[in-house]
Amino acid sequence: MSTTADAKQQQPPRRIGHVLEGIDMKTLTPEGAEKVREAVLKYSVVVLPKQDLEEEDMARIAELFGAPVDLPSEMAFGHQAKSQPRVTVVSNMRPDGTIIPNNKAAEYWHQDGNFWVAPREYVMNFLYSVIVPEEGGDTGFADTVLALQQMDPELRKELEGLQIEVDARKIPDFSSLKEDDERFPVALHSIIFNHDESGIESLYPGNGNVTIKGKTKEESRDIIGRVLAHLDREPYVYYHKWTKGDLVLWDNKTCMHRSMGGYGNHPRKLFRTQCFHHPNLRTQS
Ligand SMILES: O=C(O)CCC(=O)C(=O)O
Ligand SMILES: [Fe+2]
Repeated sequence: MSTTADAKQQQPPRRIGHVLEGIDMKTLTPEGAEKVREAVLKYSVVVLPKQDLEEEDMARIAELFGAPVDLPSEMAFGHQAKSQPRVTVVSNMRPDGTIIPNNKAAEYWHQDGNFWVAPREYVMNFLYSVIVPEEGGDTGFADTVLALQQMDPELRKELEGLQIEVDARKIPDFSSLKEDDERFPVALHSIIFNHDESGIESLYPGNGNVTIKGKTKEESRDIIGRVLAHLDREPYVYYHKWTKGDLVLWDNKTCMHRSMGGYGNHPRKLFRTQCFHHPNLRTQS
């Protein structure tokens, strides 16, 4: 008779959420960054604990991995660090320190940057914990690589050749973008693709905010809903419980993420930077 323990042992080990100890990101060299990049390509989500970073460090680290992303403030929760507008402050605290009551942001599976036209959707994120709430506030990650490998072949067949159409103006967290804003044309991305750097096959499914080219809104919802239902379970998900000083790096092309919420009105604050990390877009420094 097989037991739950046997079943657990038979599951492949979780791929995402790899911990790299003993690396000081404040003094990281370009050579050190190459090692970390390799880990991000391999594990999609990498945790670097015990960092001591300021806003300036966050901006510099992003530059070591690619071309830094400058987001308009409408796409940065309206809260960018004063000294470094490239640093988005992900927080339920206003710049004056007061709490935004019952704040909810990013509490749904998504990939940052899917509104950029290819290959700019190759966005790497750097998220650093400054204030950890007394309860809740985890960040969830879902492994789009392993989930594709273990997908029902029928569903996979249905997804072959399909592309998502992403319109930044339809993303609720960017609701202050104007309808006639021309900076963000609709972006098209294949749902099943091979990563341009690692060659790894992965899923890029979007969510309820996007449509599938050639399908109605309802058909898109149905297909994407089934992909997300497959993804949102063991062994594909990893919930990161933050400790102050954690820096988490991830490749938005090979995982999804979301805020798990649940922090009520307890202060929560993270710094976020991003870079375009497609090989064609990296700055030569
Ligand atoms: O607040 C979180 O846990 C995640 C926020 C998020 O989606 C992001 O920083 O891109
Ligand atoms: Fe996000």
